[in-house]
Amino acid sequence: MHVIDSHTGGEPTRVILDGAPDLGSGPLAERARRLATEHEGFYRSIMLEPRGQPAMVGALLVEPVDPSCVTGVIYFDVDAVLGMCGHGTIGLTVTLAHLGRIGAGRHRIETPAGVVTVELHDANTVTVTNIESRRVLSDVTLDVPGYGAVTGDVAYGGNWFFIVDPSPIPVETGNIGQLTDMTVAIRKASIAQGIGGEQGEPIDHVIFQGASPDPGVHSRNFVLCPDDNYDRSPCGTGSSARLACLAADGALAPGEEVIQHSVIGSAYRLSYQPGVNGGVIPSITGQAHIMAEATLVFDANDPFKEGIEL
Ligand code: PYC
Repeated sequence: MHVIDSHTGGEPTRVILDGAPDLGSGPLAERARRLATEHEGFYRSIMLEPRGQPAMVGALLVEPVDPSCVTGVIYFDVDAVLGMCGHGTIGLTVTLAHLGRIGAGRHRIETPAGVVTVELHDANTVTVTNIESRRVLSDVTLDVPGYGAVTGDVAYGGNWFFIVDPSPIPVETGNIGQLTDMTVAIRKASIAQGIGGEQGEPIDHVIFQGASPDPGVHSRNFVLCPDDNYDRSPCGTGSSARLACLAADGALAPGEEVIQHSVIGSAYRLSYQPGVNGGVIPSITGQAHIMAEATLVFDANDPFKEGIEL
């Protein structure tokens, strides 16, 4: 299996070029469902240690339904198949350019959440124009065991987010353990208390939105992903959900640009335009770097060929 690894603001993406199971040719959301339900062992073996690493997202290239797209892609982490992934799309675009499959300029990419547009500015810098993102609930209070009442918004940016602003814990690298514990508890509470998307979709990510000490930076976030790791990047789908909340609150005008930092200080430039369904069309600009081109070997005699399952 040939893979190319990149990172976007420190968050790894592994593009899988071959060796995947046949997922058929229907809509990408249907193929993603098939990957999640019938081939869990496949994607877990690529994401789990020793071949994978914590926080890694896989990007499986598939034939798009829409022929105007340069590729289709299905994203996953070790614990979930994702609707969309912003940092992964920046990493995928830089990887496609590295492979000579695309040049500078605008391209379309099909994901299970819909078609997104990418603009490759140089070898590393990409703007993603995401699917329409929206806030579905504001000021929802959860009763979080061990923490008490926590109030936040539910918003969609290609994945489902519970967003708490301001963060109850300072968003600093020294607090990553505490931030992780509390956001895991919030996600569990949201599921137990039936708080999620309009069709009952479960919350898969939790964001704490904190102040940034850096001049000119709008805020700094901590984003919990489905695999209980934090996003090293500012999270593209999470930033999209956050933009939908800022727009709904009248706190950011269309076209106005802000800089969003992740907990480790990596940066996205964010803005939005109004969407046709009352949400926002987010623009996310970030940088990715290629780290490795590799052939993964799954030796039949390797006791950990399926990954280390704890
Ligand atoms: O950038 O959208 C994102 C993302 C989702 C999970 C990890 N990164």
